[in-house]
Amino acid sequence: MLSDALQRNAKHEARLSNIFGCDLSAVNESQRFLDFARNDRTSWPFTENLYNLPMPESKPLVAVIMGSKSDWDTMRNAVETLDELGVPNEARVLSAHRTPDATAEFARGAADRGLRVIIAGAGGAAHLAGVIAAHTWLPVLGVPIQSKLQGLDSLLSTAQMPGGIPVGTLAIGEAGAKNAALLAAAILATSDDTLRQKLEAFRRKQSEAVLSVKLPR
Ligand code: RP5
Repeated sequence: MLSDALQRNAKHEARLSNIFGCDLSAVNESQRFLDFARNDRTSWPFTENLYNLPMPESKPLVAVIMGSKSDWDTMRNAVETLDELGVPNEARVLSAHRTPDATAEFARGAADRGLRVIIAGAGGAAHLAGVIAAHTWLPVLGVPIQSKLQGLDSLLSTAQMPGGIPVGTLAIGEAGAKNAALLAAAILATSDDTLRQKLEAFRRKQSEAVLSVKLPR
């Protein structure tokens, strides 16, 4: 991922050097660029000008799909966690029952577009994760949305896939959305050392927060 970003930046510099007829390679401040290439957008320190146009966004590796806009309050936890870990992602609404053709088309094209994990959240008996999984070999992680039946309907329709087409199902609601993102990151981290280190740091920080808790007594 990092070497792709470095290659893209080298091409970008070469293009600008051609346009301006001078060597712009010295313009990069390597550490700050490396931070940016690792997707830490907050570290991007430059004022945008012709010499340091930011690179195009990295291609999404994880898609966060939800059955309705009403699922966003839950599914935003997945997106925010992926952003925190610097995992390039995309998020959109697709419904297994209201937009069945668009959902199938998305799932069929997902792997070829470079996606590596799909997170799908839906409520009721909508079965979105299973429908997506039926159209792609990519790992699909399902998030049952809290519903009129406290999410039990969503949980069963997501988790109880008959043998042959798996959906990795997480907990109901916000915890499930957050964990789906962490699990997606862990899948990607099996072949990405930088991401593995970020995940380890995330867990260290979490442990420290628990150990430093002071009870109100
Ligand atoms: C499912 O139906 C969605 O995932 C959502 O959780 C549920 C209700 O959708 P809305 O009626 O709020 O759009 O497809």
